[in-house]
Amino acid sequence: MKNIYFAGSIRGGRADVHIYAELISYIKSLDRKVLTEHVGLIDLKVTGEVGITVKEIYERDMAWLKETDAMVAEVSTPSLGVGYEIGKLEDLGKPILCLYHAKPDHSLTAMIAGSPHVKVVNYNTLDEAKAAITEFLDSLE
Ligand code: 6IA
Repeated sequence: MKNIYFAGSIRGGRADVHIYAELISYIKSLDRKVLTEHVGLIDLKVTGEVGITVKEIYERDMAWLKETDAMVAEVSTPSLGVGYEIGKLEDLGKPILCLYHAKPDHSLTAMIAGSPHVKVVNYNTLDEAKAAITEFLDSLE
C-alpha cells in the first residue's frame, strides 16, 4: 500500500480544515495510507501545550517525509510549514500534487506555482480536487 503525506496549514490558519478532512478521507477510501491524518482533525490544538514538543513534531514529520511515496498538499491557505515540506520533498525527488482554490485576498506563491517539480491543480469544487487526486495516485502505479 502506498504512503501519502497530506500537507495542509496548521499554524498558518485552519480556515480550510474541512476540506483537508474530506480529502484525507477520500485518499484513504482509495486504499492509500495517509501518514498525516492529524492535519484534518477539526479540534486539533494548533498552539500551546499539545503534549508534543516542536522538536518532536519536526523530527516525526521529517521521518514521514523520508518514508512517504508521494505528497498531496492543499495550498490555498498559506503556511510556512507546508511550503517547507514541499521544498524538502522536491529535494527527495518524490511526486507532489498541490491543490489550490483561489482566495480573494492573495494568490499562490510563485515558488510553488512556478516550480517544475510540482503539479499544481486549481479547483473550484471538491469533486474537481478528488478527480485530480485520483489521476495523481493512478500516475504513481
Ligand atoms: O506552519 P504550519 O503549522 O501551517 O505547517 C503545517 C504543516 O507542518 C503540516 O503539513 C504538518 O505536516 C506540519 N505540522 C505543523 N504542526 C504540526 C503538528 N502540530 N503536528 C504534526 N505536523 C505538524 C501538533 C499537533 C499534534 C499534537 C497532533
